[in-house]
Amino acid sequence: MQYFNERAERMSKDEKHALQSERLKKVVKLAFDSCKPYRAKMDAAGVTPDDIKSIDDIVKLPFTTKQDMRDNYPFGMFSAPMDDIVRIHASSGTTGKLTVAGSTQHDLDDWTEAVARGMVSAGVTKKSVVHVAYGYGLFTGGLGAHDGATLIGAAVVPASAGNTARQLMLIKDFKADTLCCTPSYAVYLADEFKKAGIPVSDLSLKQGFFGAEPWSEEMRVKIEEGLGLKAHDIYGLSEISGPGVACECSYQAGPHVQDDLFYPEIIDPNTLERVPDGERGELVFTTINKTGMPLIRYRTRDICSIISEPCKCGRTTVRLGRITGRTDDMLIIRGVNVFPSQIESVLIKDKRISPHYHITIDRINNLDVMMIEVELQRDIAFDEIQAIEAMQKKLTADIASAIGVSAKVKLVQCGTVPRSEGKAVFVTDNRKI
Ligand code: DLL
Repeated sequence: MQYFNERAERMSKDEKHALQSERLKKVVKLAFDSCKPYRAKMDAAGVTPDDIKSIDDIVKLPFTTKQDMRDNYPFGMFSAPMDDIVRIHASSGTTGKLTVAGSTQHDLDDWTEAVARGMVSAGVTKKSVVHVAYGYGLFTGGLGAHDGATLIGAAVVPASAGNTARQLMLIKDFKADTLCCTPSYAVYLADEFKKAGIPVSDLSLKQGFFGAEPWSEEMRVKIEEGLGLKAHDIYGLSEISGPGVACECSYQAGPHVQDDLFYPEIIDPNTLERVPDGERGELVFTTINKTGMPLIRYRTRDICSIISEPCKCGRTTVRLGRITGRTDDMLIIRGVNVFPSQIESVLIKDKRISPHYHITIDRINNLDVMMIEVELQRDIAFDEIQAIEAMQKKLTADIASAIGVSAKVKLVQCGTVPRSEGKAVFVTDNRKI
């Protein structure tokens, strides 16, 4: 078994406890001293850095949410001065505002090492050719996987997302042994290889790192058979760092959390109390070693469990169970996080449409397709084809620019979008994951 950082990955329980405690104390003090929103939250909760004596005291600390990020947009959650921030990433917020994350060089180094540890645990070496088909940009997938593989010394192919024909050519001709992309795109690539008449035996793929959206054991089988590789689950979120917060080793028994850097807890989303290891609930992370934008008890909204039994690989880090859903209404469409409220805020700006809409998501040919039915106001004549077409075009463009992924907009007559009696149901998700 290869380790990137055996000391960190195989720490004894006592050593880990001591390190996590020391780091938590430091990060809480940093946030309290340098970030106004944290001081205000801790003051309101009646807790000071002196109350934090060990990692077990973490439960005394208040939670942080996406709302906090939004209230302090763009840089209000940073604990470091701008001089020390060297990278800014962002993901969708619930409305027009992005959720912003800033990193110092120290944070980038930790994140990169986290990715490298995960990749090495699943077989990547300096001899590897790593094809990165995650998007490069504000999304953390591309640059995160890129930097981690570079640190290992592998040859990185920064293909980024899109242009499938070129992806097939690069993967085959450059003899990539490692593939990084979303699991749904991996299934799509497998199908496209098949359609192009390229058998798995012509490929050099050995392992892949798939994440950024939920997937299942059934998809794992499809990907492994279709691409002839071992498929590893990689988890992360931009607020915490990006991919590699947790990653599966060659035993594929749930992603190992780099818990000397990112401390996980599972809470009951209703009572906000911690639940025992093994039980499902909402995943909460504290970035115990970050300096740019430390997050304390950040509610990820992802539903999963913590596996604390030791893994056969010899690592002592805790693992995550499969992510089975979210405690909010965030959708992930082709790897892009989308909140219905973002779509709604585009729609309400157009006075010609009613406030009723319905989103339907399907997976067609392994690609997510989103359709938004939007009702016209009563006084707009449905037979003015030209006007309707222009409106449809505009809404399609506005929505794509608001959410960062394309959707089909279908204008329908007033009264045709189903009304619900209780809580409004805006989304029908037909994807079978
Ligand atoms: O998706 C970071 C990432 C990139 C992870 C590439 C893995 C690979 P965000 O765009 O901020 O960051 O979205 C984070 O995506 O809260 C989960 O809901 C979901 N997610 C990420 N990885 C997984 C996974 C990146 N392996 C949100 N399984 C998270 C299920 C995942 N859901």
